[in-house]
Amino acid sequence: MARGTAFRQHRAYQSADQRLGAFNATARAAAPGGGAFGPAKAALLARHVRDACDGLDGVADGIVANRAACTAERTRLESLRCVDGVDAGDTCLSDAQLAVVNAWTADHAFQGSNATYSSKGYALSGNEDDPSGFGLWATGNGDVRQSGYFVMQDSTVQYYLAKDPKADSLGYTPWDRNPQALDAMAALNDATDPDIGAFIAHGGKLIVWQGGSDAALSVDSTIDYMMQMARAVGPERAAAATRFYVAPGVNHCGGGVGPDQTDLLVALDRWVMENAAPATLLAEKFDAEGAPVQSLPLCQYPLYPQYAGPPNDAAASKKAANFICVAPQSDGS
Ligand SMILES: [Ca+2]
Repeated sequence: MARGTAFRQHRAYQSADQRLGAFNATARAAAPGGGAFGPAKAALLARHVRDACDGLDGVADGIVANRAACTAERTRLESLRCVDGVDAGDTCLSDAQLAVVNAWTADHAFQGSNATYSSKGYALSGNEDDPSGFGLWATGNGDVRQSGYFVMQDSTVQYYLAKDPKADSLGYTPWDRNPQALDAMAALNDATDPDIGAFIAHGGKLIVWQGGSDAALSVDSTIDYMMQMARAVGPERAAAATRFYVAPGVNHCGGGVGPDQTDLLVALDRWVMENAAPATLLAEKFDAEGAPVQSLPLCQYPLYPQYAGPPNDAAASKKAANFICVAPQSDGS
């Protein structure tokens, strides 16, 4: 009890609600007069990231599976900058458009009365051209008021923070101008306590899964939570009772270019009922008729699926048997 209390007092919260502050930052950057980010710009960004990172997992298949190697040093977004930062068409990004990407990928921290609320940025996935991913959530495919971020941060400003239904959320900055309101919102909504020791002691098993191209929730925030959790309960207990998977190329909860279907319920059931702890699982993608069209091993984080099949063989690169789960190298390659 005392240990848990001390832990809570000293940690910076990885706050679910402060994700909305990150939404606000990106929405403000993409607002009219700023860096409206339409499909052509998203296509440019995605192609640039894929050129830098897609092949790092052994196959250029539109899926950046080796996310750890896809660093800012590799992607060098500054090379996309238009001359003098002024928009010059679909082959470059203006300074205002680069500011949208920077707001999206940056970590954010907001100060409450007695806690700091943080949220990790989003990693570039090379799938920013998916209108149901980055476009749907972050940019509204060129009209930020159509984006998930805008809608969610808008009502948050109006009803939680400013407490004014007419408040202009795109003009609401800084996000932590009302620290007491942030505290109240976190107290009501956050479910971010990493100490799941009581759950584990009760015999609970936990499988955490997330799409690697999730544009709604930051994968790096989930990674951060899982690391906090392992520290809180101890690495041995975490290894014995929890599993964490990131599905490359998969959007929020499903969809995207990557294989998005894994039967996690069966894996959990076998773990609980037969004591068969899950290791590498199978991720599949199905067409509209329900026929399997692609598969990948679903590797335990931080492992990723690296292609080990015949080169230049499109059919082989869609079969899980031709991939192995490997750890990213410490040098990021
Ligand atoms: Ca790839």
